Amino acid sequence: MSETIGHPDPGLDLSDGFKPHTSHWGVFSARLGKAGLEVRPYAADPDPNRIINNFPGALRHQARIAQPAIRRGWLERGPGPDDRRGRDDFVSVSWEQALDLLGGELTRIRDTIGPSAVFGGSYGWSSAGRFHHAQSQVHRFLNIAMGGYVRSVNTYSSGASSVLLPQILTGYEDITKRNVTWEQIAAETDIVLAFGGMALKNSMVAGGSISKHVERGAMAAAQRRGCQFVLVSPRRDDLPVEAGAEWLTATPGTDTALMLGIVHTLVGEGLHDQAFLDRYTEGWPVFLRYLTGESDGQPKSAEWAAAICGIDAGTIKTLARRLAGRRALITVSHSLQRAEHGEQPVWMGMVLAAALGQIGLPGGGYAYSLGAIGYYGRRVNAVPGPTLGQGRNGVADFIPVARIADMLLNPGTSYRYNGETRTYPDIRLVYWAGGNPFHHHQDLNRLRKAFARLDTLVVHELAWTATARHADIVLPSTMTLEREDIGYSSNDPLMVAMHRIAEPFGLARDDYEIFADLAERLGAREPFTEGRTSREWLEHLFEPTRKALAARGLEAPSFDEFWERGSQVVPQHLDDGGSLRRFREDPLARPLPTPSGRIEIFSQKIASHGDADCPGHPVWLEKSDTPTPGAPFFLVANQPVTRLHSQLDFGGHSLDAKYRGREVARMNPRDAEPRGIADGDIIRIFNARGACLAAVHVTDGIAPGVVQLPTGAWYDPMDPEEDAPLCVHGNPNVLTRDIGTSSFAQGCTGQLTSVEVERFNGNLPPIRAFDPA
Ligand SMILES: Nc1nc2c(c(=O)[nH]1)N[C@H]1C(S)=C(S)[C@@H](COP(=O)(O)OP(=O)(O)OC[C@H]3O[C@@H](n4cnc5c(=O)[nH]c(N)nc54)[C@H](O)[C@@H]3O)O[C@H]1N2
Ligand SMILES: Nc1nc2c(c(=O)[nH]1)N[C@H]1C(S)=C(S)[C@@H](COP(=O)(O)OP(=O)(O)OC[C@H]3O[C@@H](n4cnc5c(=O)[nH]c(N)nc54)[C@H](O)[C@@H]3O)O[C@H]1N2
Ligand SMILES: [Mo]
Repeated sequence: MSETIGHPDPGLDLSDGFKPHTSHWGVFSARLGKAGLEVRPYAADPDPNRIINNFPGALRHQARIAQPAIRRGWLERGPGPDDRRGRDDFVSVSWEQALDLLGGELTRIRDTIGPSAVFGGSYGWSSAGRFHHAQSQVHRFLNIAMGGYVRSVNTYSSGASSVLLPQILTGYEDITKRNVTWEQIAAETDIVLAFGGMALKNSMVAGGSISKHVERGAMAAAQRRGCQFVLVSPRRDDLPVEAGAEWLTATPGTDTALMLGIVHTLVGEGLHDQAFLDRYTEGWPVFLRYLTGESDGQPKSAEWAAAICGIDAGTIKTLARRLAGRRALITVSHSLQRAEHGEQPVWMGMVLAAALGQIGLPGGGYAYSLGAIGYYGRRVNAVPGPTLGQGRNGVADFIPVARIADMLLNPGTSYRYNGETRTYPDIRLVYWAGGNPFHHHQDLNRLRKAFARLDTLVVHELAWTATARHADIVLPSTMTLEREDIGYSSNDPLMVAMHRIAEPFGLARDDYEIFADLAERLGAREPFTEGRTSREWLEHLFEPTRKALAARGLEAPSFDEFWERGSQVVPQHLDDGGSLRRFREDPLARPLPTPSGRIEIFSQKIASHGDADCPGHPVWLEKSDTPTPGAPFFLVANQPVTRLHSQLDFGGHSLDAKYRGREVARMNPRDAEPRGIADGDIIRIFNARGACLAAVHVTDGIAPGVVQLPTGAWYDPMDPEEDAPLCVHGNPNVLTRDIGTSSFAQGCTGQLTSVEVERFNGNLPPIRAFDPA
């Protein structure tokens, strides 16, 4: 496979004492001086991300945790179930005392119950930097010092698609990272039909690091060349103005019906690519009987789809005709599958692309999740990056990640997952480092009850998140700016020497140092640290990259040279289209890794599971949580613009976008006016599960019938003593439902639920989320 060439990096501006660093939000350099912390985006980035502006205000904010703390009830009464979690106060203790108490509790669990009573999934994005990545550190620690832990599989991002796609198309990484690129779209694509859009706010972020944000430029170039963009989404900004998109507002959660209507039109008018379907796919005839209504009596016509999705039949038919016979790209965002039956739009999007005969062509076919995160649609690095070994997990048990509250509330009961019937383990201790379940999980009032059942909840955090406030033992971690690391992502050519910019806040320590001292108390310091300091680990982790560069005859700096220079550009594979292109070129010699070796429009394997909520081919399934008279709106709880999830919500860039301290929801004037709600009002959003306050922006950029409230405002209960307290800040997860996408994938369904909205006329309660505990 051919490669581009590695070379020194031209873009890092290290004048005036600025030092190199990176984040999930982009490469930057920073300086801490009399003026406080200053950040400069990477000079070679054509479209830098302003989320880095959360750093200056966050670095020394009072929301940071200064000292180890123990919940009073746990300190006085010891481990055990306790509904005071999240209601109790904290006692500040020394590191010695905290680590002795925690070491004793971990020893008790390990030696009297066993590591299968520990849940260490610790889901979360942590921070960039390959060594101090908190989730890697906690997994390594639990494996080495505890003998393992119950882990979680899959993600909140792609819970349904990552289980489904490898069984019907190809490897998940191949679909997302070695498929259609932005360069191909700029050069080749005639029409992009984007379900859920490709919002620039989302591709601004990439796990690990990102040096150049190319999406805006690529869409502008495509549009100038004549490429048409069609957006199907409740939010107009889900494509940038540069795309010049036509905006269709389908009812949320009905994309599968719309796609069926398009394919029905293609087939009815003979516009589908039968030769492609015959040569490359499996099970089209079974699906066709469903499409035409032969198997269930209901043809999935454009008229049928129109009645479900709210887009008129004429528009659906015209869209089908516009797609046929051209270089057409179908994209489906993660958000569509973060909902009940989320498997269906992902599968049906693939079927639509197959019916158009486009899969495997440059700039055409099916690009699931393109634009959702900055590392999709790019080239892949040709040399290995730094990877911290995790050791061996002695516990085989796992849960699908979003089933955590079910697991804690229902030990010993059974559930379905990927064709198996499994049993929830009995968990006594949960260990979290680098994630925020009070950000990411659904139905937070239920999550509080789940956490109340534990013996012990341990949290490492850099700030007093709601998760830290619900813990028994809270250990303050440094934030990325306070330590040295290597920044790297497998789809970005720039490796960054992340210099320390500031000293640790208060008594905060690196997760690595905390785990090393705890490992000592569990008799495992040496196997955990392998005798290395942090700096020695960085040198050790850099070595595979240096060797690979040298083996290619490229300039291969020593670690010290790399550190001094601040960055290194690594070679990348030239675009070869991945397994989908190779399959298209020769389907017999290069089959797909599916059971049939072909694109599975019908999956015998999935059909054999017998789960009615995910049958053997894509189908339209009615959702169980759609608007009712008591909750007449769809709530769309999507990703925020001014931060990554809940991270640094107390930073300036995030705070500036709030109104009267609250998160801002968006509503269409047609919905707001009859309720007496005006732009800038405070509203109460509520349903049977909970309620929150938010400010409201009334705009025609949101579809009627939809209230959109981004995730990430820190959970801020007005009266924590209540079972379902009002969140005064605007965290949508007090409203969302805690159910899986289906018995098949059990993914997160946080994107959509139904709610009622009213103007809030009471006295505005203060925001206390960012006060120290
Ligand atoms: N309703 C709804 N819910 C959703 C979603 C949705 O669309 N709708 N989206 C979901 C998705 S896609 C995701 S990925 C999840 C994200 O959920 P999370 O990944 O859990 O969210 P983050 O806010 O990124 O949490 C990371 C935490 O790590 C902490 N942290 C950062 N650096 C360090 C460090 O060095 N050490 C330690 N110990 N801690 C550190 C941060 O302070 C922060 O609290 O949310 C999901 N939740
Ligand atoms: N700035 C910023 N960027 C991020 C993140 C962040 O927290 N902040 N998080 C990152 C992470 S971890 C992930 S996984 C990705 C998530 O990527 P996504 O899940 O794709 O992102 P969302 O913003 O939740 O959703 C995208 C859009 O889908 C639309 N939508 C919602 N429901 C429906 C529906 O039923 N049908 C249709 N057609 N459209 C719908 C909404 O208008 C929403 O704006 O984003 C990443 N990028
Ligand atoms: Mo995600």
